[in-house]
Amino acid sequence: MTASKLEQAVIDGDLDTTLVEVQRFLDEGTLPQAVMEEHLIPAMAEVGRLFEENEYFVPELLIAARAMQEAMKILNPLLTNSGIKKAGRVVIGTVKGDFHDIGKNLVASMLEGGGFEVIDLGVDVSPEKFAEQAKEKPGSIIAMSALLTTTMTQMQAVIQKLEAEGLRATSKVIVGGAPVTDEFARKIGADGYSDNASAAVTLAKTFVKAV
Ligand code: B1M
Repeated sequence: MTASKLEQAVIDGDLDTTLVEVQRFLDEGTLPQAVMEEHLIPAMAEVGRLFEENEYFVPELLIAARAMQEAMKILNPLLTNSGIKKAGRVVIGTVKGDFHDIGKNLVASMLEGGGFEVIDLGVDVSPEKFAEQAKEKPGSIIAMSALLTTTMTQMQAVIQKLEAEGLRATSKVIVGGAPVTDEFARKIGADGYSDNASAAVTLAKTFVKAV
């Protein structure tokens, strides 16, 4: 299937066209979630493929990522459901040593859109930092993202830290990110895994507690 103009603009890192196209879709009445799922996410998947095939290198990844992130700045407020009683609280972050945040940001936006209060700890988040938040905000869902096979092991370190601090019983843990699988999630003792942002919201809702 040929890429849409928006998809191609993100692949090319063409920021101006990306923003014009996002706005055009919205003006035409396309839902923000559809703009994200049908154009932006497939564009980043294609960027990943080009990188894997040595057609793209880190600079191309960065300019495509910038286009994606600027597009999300337009979509985020529209995905967020403000003024509604919060469904629950999620503490989210990309694990220690890992600086990928596009997927994590999408999950955070979708959770906010799904009515959750989201505390975003950013990238390169240590087990100590996750545990600190779990202690300060008991009952929160701890949501971790990892994009590298070398950093996904940090997810287990976070779970071990929660256990060591006596916080595991009050914190549900969900994980995701390209290299993470359901099997891995079970192995490290997470409570749930999802492979995309929408499914992460459905999953989080199964653990909802009043906050
Ligand atoms: Co990086 N990178 N990168 N990179 N990068 C990957 C991940 C890689 C697979 C590319 C490749 O070689 N094919 C590879 C990892 C290989 C591996 O570990 N097996 C890789 C590498 C090697 C690296 C560097 C080491 C490169 C280098 O410097 N030589 C370096 C590491 C830096 C570090 O973190 N320490 C690096 C750097 C970068 C950039 C900074 C240039 C940039 C990131 C910019 C940013 O995030 N701000 C970048 C990018 C853009 C990518 C690819 C191309 C795209 C990632 C992305 O944003 N995807 C990626 C290739 C790929 O994934 N195919 C790659 C789009 C995003 C929407 O998808 O994040 O998977 P994703 O999120 C999805 C789901 O996974 C899920 O929902 C999201 C939406 O549906 N999800 C969750 C994510 N988190 C979730 C949490 C949940 C639930 C679902 O619950 C809590």
